[in-house]
Amino acid sequence: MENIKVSVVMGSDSDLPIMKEALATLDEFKIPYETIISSAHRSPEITTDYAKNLVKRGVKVVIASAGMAAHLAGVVAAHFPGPVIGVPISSGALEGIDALYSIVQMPPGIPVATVSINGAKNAALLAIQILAINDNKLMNQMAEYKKNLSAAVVTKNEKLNKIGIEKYLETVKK
Ligand code: RP5
Repeated sequence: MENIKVSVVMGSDSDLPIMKEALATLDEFKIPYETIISSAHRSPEITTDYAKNLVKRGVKVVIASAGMAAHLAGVVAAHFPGPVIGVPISSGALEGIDALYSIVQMPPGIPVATVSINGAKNAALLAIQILAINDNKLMNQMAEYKKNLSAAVVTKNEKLNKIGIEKYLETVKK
């Protein structure tokens, strides 16, 4: 029996270097997911069939990445009644602005929750938050995650105040 909760659909294998951050975040929270490369333009029938079958396979949330004239998230959202999160990928001459505008400007009735250009990590976190609505354990994990973010800021602030700006910058130099 399949237990896939999140589907990560990528318009091209060239999205992978960005989208691997989403996969790492889903792994961190131990979310069962699957990945598929399928394009709204180059393989429209495969994309449509895949999106139409998601509900009966138990998938709850879709993350869809695409660059340039990015219609993938919208096409998936047209066929899948659950939440779709779009990740605009920076590629081509317009470096993601085109994809951002394409994904964010959905017509009324077919929303796509759009994250920032290359915002793969936030897309995964948003998917996890959606799943957490019906999963207290996951909600607690998310609360812990945010607590750790906060603790990291406090630690950085303490360090900055202790060693001063010049030395601090040396410790963060790449
Ligand atoms: C989109 O076109 C893909 O999501 C990708 O970001 C972009 C370019 O695709 P490739 O030409 O690199 O395959 O469909």
